[in-house]
Amino acid sequence: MKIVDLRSDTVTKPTPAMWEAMAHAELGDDVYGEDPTVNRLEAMSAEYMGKEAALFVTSGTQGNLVALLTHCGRGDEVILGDKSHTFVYEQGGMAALGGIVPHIIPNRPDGTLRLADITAAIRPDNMHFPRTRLICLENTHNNCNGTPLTAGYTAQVAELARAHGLWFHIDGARIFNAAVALDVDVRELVRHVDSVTFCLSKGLCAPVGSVLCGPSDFIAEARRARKILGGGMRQAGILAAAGIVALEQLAGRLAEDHIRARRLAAGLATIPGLEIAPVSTNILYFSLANDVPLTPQEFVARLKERNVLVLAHGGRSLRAVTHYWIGDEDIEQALAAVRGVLVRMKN
Ligand code: TLP
Repeated sequence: MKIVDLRSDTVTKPTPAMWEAMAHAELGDDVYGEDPTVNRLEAMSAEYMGKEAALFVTSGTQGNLVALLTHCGRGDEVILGDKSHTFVYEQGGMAALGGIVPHIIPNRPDGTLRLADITAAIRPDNMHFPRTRLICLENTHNNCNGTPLTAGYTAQVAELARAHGLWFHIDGARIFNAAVALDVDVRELVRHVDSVTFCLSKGLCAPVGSVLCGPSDFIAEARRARKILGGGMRQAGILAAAGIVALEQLAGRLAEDHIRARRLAAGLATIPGLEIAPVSTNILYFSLANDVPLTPQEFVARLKERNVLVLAHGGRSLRAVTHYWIGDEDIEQALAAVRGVLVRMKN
């Protein structure tokens, strides 16, 4: 029986077209700027995002850190959400490696930050305070049910940033999922931001890599920041080749993953003992009702015995993420497994 891996869209292995492209990629030393495949991926990425330039980085974490190190100096402050990936899951890299201070404000359930909260968090010019330099948003918002942030909301935050002379970065690890869910060109979602990181290695199936996009002078500085972090990758075209296929062939199919996530949610909603969060992209959170006599870890272990993998997410919450390698029959297998575990509990 196939293992249905719903832990994350990061588990996606390359498509056959990616293997083919990697096998035949034209290569050079990217630290010298001589890898034609990396150069092509960067040019394409900048074009997709409507930005001047782009930088291929090893991961979403590195892309966000490079962006923060480039926008901010030591002692500068960044305003970001308390549930953001950058704050919660990136080891505080901005502080650990950059001396940058995170100023967190609450994410609302839809992943947005209240404009009034952002405004209140901006420091006045006073030598007692750090200097506010940057606002960060995340789109889609992983911890907030994978919700997409609209172009209209993003434009409002951009206006606020501009009015206060701040930079504006988006962690767009899943920005293509947002574009598909909102039915807009991805450029609309980042039109007014200074920089955006998006990931090739999640729903887009590439084995490794993310891309940071922004103005040419910013990307030139970001290239230095990537190097000091050990991210100068030499013949990285072998990875960029898969990234090019990701953009050309995978970005347009994400709606399928969203449909399957909704199908999974609808199926889970019929099973007693589960509470299902709203789903708008490929990320689905659900939790075990209090009367289910299992911890989430035990539930995960029992599902694993049935060849279905999901992630325990803290509290009684669990996460399932759909992606390229999850088909309709896998959704059925997952539902049957969950039913099997929970119905057995009742008897
Ligand atoms: N997210 C991973 C885990 O780290 C939680 C996942 O399985 O969802 N921004 C966002 C919004 C992300 O969801 C992630 C990865 C990253 C950045 C970091 O990307 P990588 O893993 O490439 O460093």
